[in-house]
Amino acid sequence: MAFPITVIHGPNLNLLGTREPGVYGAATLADVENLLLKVATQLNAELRFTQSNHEGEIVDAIHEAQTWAQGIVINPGALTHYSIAVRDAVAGVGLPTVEVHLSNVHAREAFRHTSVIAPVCVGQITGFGPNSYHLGLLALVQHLEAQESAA
Ligand code: CA2
Repeated sequence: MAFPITVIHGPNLNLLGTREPGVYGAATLADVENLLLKVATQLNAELRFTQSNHEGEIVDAIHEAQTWAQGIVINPGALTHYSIAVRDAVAGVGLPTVEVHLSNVHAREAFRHTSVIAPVCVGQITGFGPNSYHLGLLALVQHLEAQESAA
């Protein structure tokens, strides 16, 4: 059976492909999701997507995932750098979570070098554009497979 996985996009990611193509590329959020849907079957994953510009809605999406998903791929956007609420939600639901970023946050402004979410994640993938999501999904599925075969 395919692994049910939720993909969560944080604030402003709905603007992808419309502004700042030099930083975030030309792909829209729909392009990113279509790329993921294309690879999901091969990766044995079944995906649902959420995007919100509101911290509380991101927290709700993480809580809701607990009722059906086995893992989370999340690009928390700017919430990455300061949201203890999102961190606590990830830690609280206990689902394996991979943090992804389009840009290389470590090569940008100092305030982007810190993630308060990454310490409660399985890992972080940053800087590969839309491919960060693909790599994040691959890493999550392999993590879930390893967990399953160890059980
Ligand atoms: O690189 C990433 O994926 C980020 O999570 C994107 C966030 C930023 O705050 C993080 O530091 C790194 C910003 C998302 C905003 O996306 C836009 C896209 C197009 C135009 C304007 C904003």
